[in-house]
Amino acid sequence: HSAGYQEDISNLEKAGILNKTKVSENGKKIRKNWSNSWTVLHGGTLIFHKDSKSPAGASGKTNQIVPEFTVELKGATINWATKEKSSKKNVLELKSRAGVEYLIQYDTESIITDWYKIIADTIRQLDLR
Ligand code: I3S
Repeated sequence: HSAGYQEDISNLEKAGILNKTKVSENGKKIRKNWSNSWTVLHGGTLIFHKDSKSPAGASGKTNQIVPEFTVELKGATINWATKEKSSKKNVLELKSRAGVEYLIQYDTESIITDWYKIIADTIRQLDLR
């Protein structure tokens, strides 16, 4: 079937607060460091902004606009994480084509499910290009 406007990448946009941590890079496991992020999906790119409480220099709200991790969703995979990956509930596992793995989590199931759907839709849409 033809790709209607609903599948256009420009409609696949979302923003909100999520918990996230990087877990591996270049096949190397990294110690988890869970923190809250203002998270923005735009144009096939997912950006996790720095936690306003992180000791990154900038104070308070200013820090919320500084990107911490930028993930190109082209070629990425998204899945619900297995219980072995985290003791938290509602955890997603995002792997970038560049080989970086993140866990993304939020206690409210409907919120994390919406993120799962839109990230999966975006990856599918980018694969069609
Ligand atoms: O996979 P792990 O090592 O059980 O992850 C936990 C640790 O990162 C822990 O910090 P320490 O490295 O200081 O022990 C975190 O506080 C936990 O949140 C991590 O586990 P969960 O199950 O929450 O992802």
